[in-house]
Amino acid sequence: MVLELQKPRPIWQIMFSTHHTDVGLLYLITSLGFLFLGGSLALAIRAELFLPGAQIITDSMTFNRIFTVHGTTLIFLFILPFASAVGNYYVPIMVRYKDMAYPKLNAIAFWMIPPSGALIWLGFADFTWYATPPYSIISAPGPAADMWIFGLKILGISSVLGAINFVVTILKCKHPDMSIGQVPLLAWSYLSSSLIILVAIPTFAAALLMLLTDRLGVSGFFNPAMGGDPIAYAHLFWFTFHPEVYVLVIPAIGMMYEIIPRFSRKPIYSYNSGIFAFVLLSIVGFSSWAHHMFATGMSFTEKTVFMVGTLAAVPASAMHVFNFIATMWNGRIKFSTPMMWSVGGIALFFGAGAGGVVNSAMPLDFSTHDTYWVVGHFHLFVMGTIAFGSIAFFYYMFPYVTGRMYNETMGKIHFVMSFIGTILVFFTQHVLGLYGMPRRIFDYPPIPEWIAMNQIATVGAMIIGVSMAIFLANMIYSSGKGKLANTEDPFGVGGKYYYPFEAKNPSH
Ligand code: HEM
Ligand SMILES: [Cu+2]
Repeated sequence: MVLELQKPRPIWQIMFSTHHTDVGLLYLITSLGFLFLGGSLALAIRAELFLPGAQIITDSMTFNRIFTVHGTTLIFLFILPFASAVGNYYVPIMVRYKDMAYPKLNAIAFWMIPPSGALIWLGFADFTWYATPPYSIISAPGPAADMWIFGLKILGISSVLGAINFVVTILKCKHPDMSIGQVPLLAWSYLSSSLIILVAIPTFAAALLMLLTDRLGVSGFFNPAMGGDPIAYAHLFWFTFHPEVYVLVIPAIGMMYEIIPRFSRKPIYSYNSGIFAFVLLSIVGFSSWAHHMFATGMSFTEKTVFMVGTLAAVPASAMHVFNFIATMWNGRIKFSTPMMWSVGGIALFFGAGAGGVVNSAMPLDFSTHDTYWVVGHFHLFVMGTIAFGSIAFFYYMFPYVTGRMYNETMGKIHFVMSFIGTILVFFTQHVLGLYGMPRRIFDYPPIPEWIAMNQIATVGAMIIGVSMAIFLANMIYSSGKGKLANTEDPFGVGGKYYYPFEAKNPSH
């Protein structure tokens, strides 16, 4: 691993570099910046919902803007760029190549992110991250909505460029001594998620373009007043964004495949089933998009097909979880901070998965659709699994990237507080949904159960907020003044770094 922060370098040398670790560093810093920005908006939302009535955010439009930008930021400007950061650092190393296949393209893909982030934040659009028509055509005020659309278009192009780069790097640039069946699972996770991107994103790119021309009044694809069909947008949207959740989660699972064997001091239980499950997930990810649309009046047969298609993802996800548990079984586990975050993420993956099975059972979905149940479910997944896996990996990378060690106690406090907070916020939101509280509301009637549960959720969010402040302090302090890390074995787990291909190819 290259230690680019070991000796101080002027900032522009990193900014104008196309080396994969420098681009990785840029991705890393940008994504963490957006984590804190998007997270602050979450705290604002939760603070407002602490009590019925309007306290902090005084009008509903501002509230809509805040949660639209919150969701857009955390998904597109935190999770995705974070995955690219890790991929940039590790994929070339894992396939034993000197850089990404197209280093300049790689830097260009990164540099599309700051301007899109600026468009999204300066616009502060209000039409939720779904940008659902007809509202997004008829009433979403411009230029905010148009800025959001442009921002997302650029991000889409950036993702596609990044995905092409990963696919070519892995398939074409890997060391000839290594077969594709020996490439570490983290690199496999980038191969599968990049292939999903290449299939899924063009659909949404088309939908956005249609939305834009509809907004300009020159077409009426989704505008009922012009004979268009808003449901068609929902299909195009979910055809991209259901698979996209796998784009978000697959790299996080890949990161856990690095951490769990390392800290269990055992090789991965089943390397091949990991590959198989990645490939399976990427395929079945496309068989389930309409589970977001059970309430839009599909026929019973269509609903059944999508219910079964959704349930097909369960065995694939379960294979990963089984693999993790089997790897830890009888291992000499060392619970350093990265391992705690990974294990916590797996535990919450269980919770999110169980809720997902309920969502996919279409009769049940009719009572939970568009309630806080859904908010609780997807957050358990994005926060509990994906963000936990990402943060785990961040701690894991820290000594390699900075040459210094983070403060272990602060890392553990960060984990424990975030874990408790996540459970308080998102399990409670499931219950709130069962009590019938609709999502995306800025005010609610003073029903005692709703108030109590909203207060628990808000307290949980504040606990996460404080833990993130501890995280920030730890990062800033330790990257400058932390004790020097032993980069051979920073976590003291001993042994050699385990790459699957090495087992069969000991001379390399
Ligand atoms: C402490 C952590 C978080 C809290 C307290 C939080 C809170 C919220 C709240 C209250 C909403 C509005 C829900 C509604 O009324 O429909 C929301 C929406 C959303 N959040 Fe979070 N969130 C957190 C973390 C995350 C993370 C890590 C992600 C993604 C990686 C994320 C993605 C989203 C998305 C996509 C939406 C939907 C926005 C929309 O409908 O336009 N959140 N969040
Ligand atoms: Cu879905």
